[in-house]
Amino acid sequence: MAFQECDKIWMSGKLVDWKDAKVHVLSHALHYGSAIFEGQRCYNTKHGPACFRLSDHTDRLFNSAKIYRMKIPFTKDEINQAILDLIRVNNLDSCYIRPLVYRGYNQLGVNPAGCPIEVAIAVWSWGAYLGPEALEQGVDVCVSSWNRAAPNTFPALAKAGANYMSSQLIKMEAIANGFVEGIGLDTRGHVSEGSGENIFIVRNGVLVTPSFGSSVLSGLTRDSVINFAHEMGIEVLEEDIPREALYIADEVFFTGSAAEVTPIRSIDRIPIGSGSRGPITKKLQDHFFKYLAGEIEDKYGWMTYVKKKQPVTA
Ligand code: PPE
Repeated sequence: MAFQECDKIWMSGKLVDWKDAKVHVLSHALHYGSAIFEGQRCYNTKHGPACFRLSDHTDRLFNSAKIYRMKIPFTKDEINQAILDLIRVNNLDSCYIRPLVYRGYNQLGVNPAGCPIEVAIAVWSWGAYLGPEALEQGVDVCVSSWNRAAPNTFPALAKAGANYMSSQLIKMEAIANGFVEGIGLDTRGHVSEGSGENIFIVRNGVLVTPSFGSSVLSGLTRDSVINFAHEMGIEVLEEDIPREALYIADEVFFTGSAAEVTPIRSIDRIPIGSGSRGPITKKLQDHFFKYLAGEIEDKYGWMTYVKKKQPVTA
């Protein structure tokens, strides 16, 4: 899907026109994958546009930077304010938000020392990630022949550009074989996550998701769903999931800022449960979307409203 371009992109403190937001071809990140990023959404709630878990995404961005020894030349507060300002400047009610931190132009060679740390933020309208009918109908996915990276190779808790070379292998193989998405196993053979989503299974009323030891990203949608499940009295386990547990689960779904809560209706052509969105998935999905619409109390302080200039609390 081509971009729905908007007016401005934020680049290291300056607003530049969308078409002028360029980098040099000899930038370090382009050659060695030395970039980290975030992906989050702003929702048009009944109280006006609001970013979901803004400060948590910025915290994760700084954690990714820490793992890769990148010193971001802005404070968390400056990044948060830049995001809110950018949404205002582009006059958007709802959008996807992509903060990016990358090693820029100075010299090449694996050693990144000397290359500046650059920051850019873009926003654009982005619809349902896995297709327009995915949220209601569920998606058909496969288990990938590609594993997720081993824990002592590419750290999965860092949301780094380079990790997405692995994600692209998983995604392209899935699409080539007629699926919407692929599920990666970790190098021990346990379920890890989708190319751009965390995964949950429901078995006998219990929600199970792989723990951080299974090469997963610490997804904020994953964390939100775990909180909502606890509120509903649903037991949640974070543990190793063998591949076959996917096929015999009552329900399986993906979570992610882009994918939101997307039901999975089949895996490797095997129908999951009834072969359509399951009741617990629907209950969590309904709660999630009500929260994002501002229809229920923001009890966790996860919504940061865009319109008014306001301090962002951690
Ligand atoms: N795992 C991976 C590998 C991943 O990329 C994402 C987000 C998640 C889990 C879920 O994390 P969270 O968004 O915090 O709930 N993937 C982002 C990028 C998708 C893309 O195609 O780009 C996203 O959802 O924004």
